[in-house]
Amino acid sequence: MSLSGKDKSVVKAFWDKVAPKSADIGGEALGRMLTAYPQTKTYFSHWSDLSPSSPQVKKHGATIMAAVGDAVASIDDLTGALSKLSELHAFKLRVDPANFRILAHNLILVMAMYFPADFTPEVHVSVDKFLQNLAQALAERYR
Ligand code: HNI
Repeated sequence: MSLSGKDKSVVKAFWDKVAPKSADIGGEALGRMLTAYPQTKTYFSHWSDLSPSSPQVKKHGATIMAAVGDAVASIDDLTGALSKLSELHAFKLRVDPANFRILAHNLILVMAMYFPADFTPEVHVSVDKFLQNLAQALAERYR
C-alpha cells in the first residue's frame, strides 16, 4: 500500500492546516487512546494521571504529533526517518506494534473532528494510507 504522488501532496496540504493545532490534536488523540483502548495504558503506568486532561498526556501527545510532522516532512523515506524511533519502541519501550494502528486510528479521528470541512473522502483515504505507512515504518526494526 505505497503512497502515490497524489497521496503525498494531499497529506502535505492537509498537514499545513493541521500543524498549528498539532499539539492539541496529539494530546486529545493520546488521551482518547488511553481511555477508549485501556489496554494501551500499561506502557504509561509510570505516569500519575492517564486521563484526557492530564498534563503528561497532553505534553506527550504534542511530542508524538511533532514526530508525525517530521514524518510528513520525510514522507519519501518513512522507514529511514523513523528507524531510530522504531528501535526505541521495539527494544527499549517494548511497545507491541499493534498499538501503532490504534494510535493512528485515534489521530485520524481527532484530525477529522478538528477539521471536518477539510476532511473530505479524498483527504481521508490519503491520510489513512499515510498513517498506516507510518505505523509500518515504526514496526520495521522489530524484525
Ligand atoms: Ni511513542 C515515547 C513517537 C506510538 C509508547 N514516542 C515516544 C517519543 C516519541 C514517540 C517521539 C519520545 C522519544 C524520546 O524520548 O526520544 N510514538 C511515537 C509515534 C507514534 C508512537 C510517532 C505513532 C504514531 N508510543 C506509541 C504507542 C505507544 C507508545 C502506540 C503505546 C501504546 N512512546 C511510548 C512510550 C514512550 C514513548 C511509553 C516513553 C514515554 C515516557 O515519557 O516515558
